[in-house]
Amino acid sequence: MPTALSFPSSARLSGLNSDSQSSHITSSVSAMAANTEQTFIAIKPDGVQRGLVGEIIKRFEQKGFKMSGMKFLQASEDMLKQHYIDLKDRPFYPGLVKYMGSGPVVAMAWEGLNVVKTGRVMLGETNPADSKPGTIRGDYCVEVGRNIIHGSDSVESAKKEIKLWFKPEELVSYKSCAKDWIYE
Ligand code: D4T
Repeated sequence: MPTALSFPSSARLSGLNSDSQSSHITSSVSAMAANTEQTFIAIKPDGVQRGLVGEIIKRFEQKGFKMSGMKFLQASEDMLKQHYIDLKDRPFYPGLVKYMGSGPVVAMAWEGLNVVKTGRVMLGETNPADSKPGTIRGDYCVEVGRNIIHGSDSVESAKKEIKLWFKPEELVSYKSCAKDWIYE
């Protein structure tokens, strides 16, 4: 949760009148809420085995997103079936569940303004062949069935996925010291 609302220093210094001060506060409050959007990112077993964990985390950190949870685990079949439940009727579903359970994954929650949408852009297309260079899949993988990383496709899915992969106490709420250099 955000810490107590502090009055924006720019408004304080510029001597804005009370109306503009209150609209500044209102927009700061809504911006703060937007900045706390979260997405679920998982480095899949192939990403872990290929030594791409550090590179992927680095991209999210350097972009300016804030990590709010991370764990390293080998997921159970039940959990993976649940995670991919919407794809249960697709022919690749059994193979997908098997591959995702074939080794450890790094499960993460990342936070920031539009992090769900921007995270998907950073990942690239589901099929690496359609992913542009500069995206994670565009740079580091070749086949759709070994596309190294997962990212939530909507805010709703992100909420569900974070709840599935993390207990509430495994998510950490804190203020990044870089926040005021990343957001206006
Ligand atoms: P994930 O969920 O891994 O981020 O992938 P996407 O959200 O980008 O895409 P998806 O849900 O359609 O696919 C989930 C997962 O299944 C694998 N897959 C997908 C596959 O093995 N064969 C296929 O034909 C497709 C479409 C890759 C990602």
